[in-house]
Amino acid sequence: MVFSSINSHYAAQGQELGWHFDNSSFAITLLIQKPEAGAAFEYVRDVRDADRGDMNYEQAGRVLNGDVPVQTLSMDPGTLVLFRGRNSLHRVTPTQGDITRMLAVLAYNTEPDIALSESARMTFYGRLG
Ligand SMILES: O=C(O)CCC(=O)C(=O)O
Ligand SMILES: [Fe+2]
Repeated sequence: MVFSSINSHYAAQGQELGWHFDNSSFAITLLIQKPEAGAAFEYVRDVRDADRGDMNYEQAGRVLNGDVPVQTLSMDPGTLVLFRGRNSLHRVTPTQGDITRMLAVLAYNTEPDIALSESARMTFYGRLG
């Protein structure tokens, strides 16, 4: 079984998704339920070029330290976002209020049979298959 082709995300009050790059080539997200406040999707484009092995840890570190201006995407329920997160750092800030943020994510790869690493599968799903 291949995990992570489709995921649903739930972020209750105080929960967030920290800065990361995606493993996938691109993803489509669909916001299902929008919280009262918080849960801003923030990103910095083209921080690295992973397929060329240019990981640019210096610039990634500056983003994590808050030293780089970020862009924010405003999303309403029903918003479809096509996003190439492989080289663009992104995060979702903590949900505020009692309404849980709910979102579906469809992840795509240009190569067949790509799967998350075992450690990533254990982190996200608690099992390997
Ligand atoms: O929750 C979002 O809007 C983005 C999700 C995301 O970055 C991911 O699933 O890798
Ligand atoms: Fe992501």
